[in-house]
Amino acid sequence: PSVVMIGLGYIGLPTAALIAQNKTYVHGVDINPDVVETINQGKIHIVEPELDIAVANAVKEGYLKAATTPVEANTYLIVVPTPFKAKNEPDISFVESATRAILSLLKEDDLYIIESTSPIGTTEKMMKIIYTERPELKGKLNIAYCPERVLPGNVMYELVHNDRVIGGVDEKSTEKAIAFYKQFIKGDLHKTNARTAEMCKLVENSSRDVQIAFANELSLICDKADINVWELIELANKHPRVNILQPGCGVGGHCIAVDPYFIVSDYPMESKIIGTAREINNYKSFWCAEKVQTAKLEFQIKHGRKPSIALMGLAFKPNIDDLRESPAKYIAQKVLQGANDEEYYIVEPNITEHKIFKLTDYNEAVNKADIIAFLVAHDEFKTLKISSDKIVLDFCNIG
Ligand code: SAJ
Repeated sequence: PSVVMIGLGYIGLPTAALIAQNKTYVHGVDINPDVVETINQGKIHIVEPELDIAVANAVKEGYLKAATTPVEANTYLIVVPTPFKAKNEPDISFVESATRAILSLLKEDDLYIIESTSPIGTTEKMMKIIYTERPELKGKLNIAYCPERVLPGNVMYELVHNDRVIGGVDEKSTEKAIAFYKQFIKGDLHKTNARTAEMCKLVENSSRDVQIAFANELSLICDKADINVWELIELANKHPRVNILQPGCGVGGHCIAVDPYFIVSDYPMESKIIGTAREINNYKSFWCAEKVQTAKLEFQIKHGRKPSIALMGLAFKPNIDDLRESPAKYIAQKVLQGANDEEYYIVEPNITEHKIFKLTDYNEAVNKADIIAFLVAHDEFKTLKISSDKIVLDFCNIG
């Protein structure tokens, strides 16, 4: 094969399929044998529009094959997770073990690219490991960092059309990496060095996190000041140079709620706004849970009985089935702690069942509940007719 792709998850598999579509042989590697088997059957283990067809075709035509171990190739792509250790410190051990797994296969002029979101300096660290173990190759490999920036749900389109930032450890590496991506990417390819490319990925998501934190802070102020925050933001955004994002019940997902910590943990003294934004966005979820509890107590005092409560939405953002790092799920877990199950109707129209929560149909939930808390702005919720005697907690501008 020409390409070895290590990590066949949310980014690795779509990227492998895309490269294979261009009639380049890809050997995909994943530590999970079930994932490997699924892919070799031409099937997929994740939910992403159009990915199923791309993988099925690539496997059928023989351009994509999966295994649990790598083989020799010309290009090696590292697309493994970079999770968290305690104290919000990034864990690059998967990147390191993926690198060690291909060490003995590397030869002169090969291209080694990290795509995993990584702390600044990771590419240089991996280069040191490679050249310490394979000193005869020193300076003869092409080593680069190239982050992905696709939006889950639109991956197959964005993979091809988004611009990419490509940073090599030297000029030659950058050029080689650009030539590689040019084969299958239509977006512009921007040259830089590895450290800037690493930082760029972290900054993109931190920037969005900071902007959402500003909107969430406004929502806290407006709640006290008795001002409708959504109307306020809409009006402020009429200014030609103001563009405030939307407040919600917190920030979730695998990237925006995580990547800013990669900067904060390495540069704690300098990253004040980035760190505070994380705190505000986390606090917003806690605040929403407290609002539900307060509404419950007030109802109980007024009516002399416990209310039933509908929690509308569990996903980390509207119209998806992804519950990873979801603030809505956190809120549901928090308010359900110690509560009687019958008091709550949990609603998530994008999934059919959940191992912790008993799910209820959204129409039934809004008809039966005394208090309705909107946690995620799913399209289904926007047209619901809600009788005026219900108490509505609208955390996401359902209207
Ligand atoms: N959110 C708000 N208010 C807003 C916008 C979003 O509260 O105005 C919340 C969402 O509800 C969600 C969270 O933010 O909980 C994140 O959602 P998102 O749609 O902003 O982003 P993700 O996590 O789906 O994807 C992001 C994208 N990054 C940017 O837009 C800068 C995507 O391009 C990246 O590739 C992806 O992270 C990633 O993998 O890093």
